[in-house]
Amino acid sequence: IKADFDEAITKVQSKDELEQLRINYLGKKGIVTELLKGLKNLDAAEKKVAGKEVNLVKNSIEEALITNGKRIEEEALLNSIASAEKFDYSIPSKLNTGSLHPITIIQRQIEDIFKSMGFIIEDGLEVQTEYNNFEAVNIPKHHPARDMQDTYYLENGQLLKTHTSAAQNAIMKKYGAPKPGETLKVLFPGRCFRNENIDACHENTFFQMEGMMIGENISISNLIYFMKVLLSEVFQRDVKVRLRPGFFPFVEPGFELDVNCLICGGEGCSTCKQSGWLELLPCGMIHPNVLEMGGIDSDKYTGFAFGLGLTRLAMMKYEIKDIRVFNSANLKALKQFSKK
Ligand code: FA5
Repeated sequence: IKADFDEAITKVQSKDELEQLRINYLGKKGIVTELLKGLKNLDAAEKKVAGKEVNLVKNSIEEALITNGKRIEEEALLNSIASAEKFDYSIPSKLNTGSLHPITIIQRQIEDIFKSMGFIIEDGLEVQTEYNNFEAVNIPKHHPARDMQDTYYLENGQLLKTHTSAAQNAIMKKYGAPKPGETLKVLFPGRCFRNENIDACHENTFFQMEGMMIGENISISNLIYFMKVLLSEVFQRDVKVRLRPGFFPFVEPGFELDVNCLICGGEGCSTCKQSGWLELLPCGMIHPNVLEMGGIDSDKYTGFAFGLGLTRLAMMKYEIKDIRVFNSANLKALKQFSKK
């Protein structure tokens, strides 16, 4: 009897089957119950021996019913978890939701400002030819200005773009000179790479945002107007800036527009290398050679360009003291700006 029972119980898969097995053996008319009932027909000596045997079987069946009951419950639980994981997408998630990177937030904000002023947004390639990155912006081979931007060259002779200006030539060729009375206004953000010594305000990977406006009568006053709008819209408060002459082969005249360091209020700190100022927005009037290489008649057209240090702007806007936070995986630091 015990051997039959042991075989049967290994096949049991559900609570109902287990209950049926219990009834078959221990129920009112169960096999073991009938045996117990039959004991009364035996004489005293036989009853003693057989009674002991039957009770042992009965106890071991009861024990097996309990342990198998637990096994079946556990299996049912595991199955329900597994099937929920596979199929039930409606169970609310306890995972944290993502957030926008502070650079993305500020990039989109500036794109919106410039779009509202009629600018087109373009995307530049990260891997560029030497021609686009240097020659086309008036930095010929062996020109000392190439040393200003320590470049990562690829094995195939191309390079990782060192500045967003690398897209100027392709954009001029794509749109051509504007129609009479119109202007070409383009904004092109992008990631740049330089083999820099890294410190609180220099990374080897950082973002710039370049802007360009070309037309028949574009002058420095247009340039200054757009720079002022940009800064007042982004900071929503007065920030001290200074304009000084700056040299870039692709502009003439060229300027450096520095912003008073908002981390220390201009007092001097490690972010601004104790100077109180941060180089943020170099700009100038597009050099005639650059217009010509882009297929635009430099006798007829003029234009301005600026190369905003987007990562540095985000530092000032969100008062982030160290540029390395942006490329870190420190989500606690990076997530907090989403709601600002
Ligand atoms: C340029 O890259 C020029 N192409 C900008 C330009 C465009 C000038 C159009 C005139 C007309 P510069 O190397 O200074 O210039 O870089 C521009 C800005 O990018 C800097 O002011 C700074 O804010 C930011 N920048 C430069 N190097 C780094 C770096 N390693 N880490 C973080 N930001 C940087």
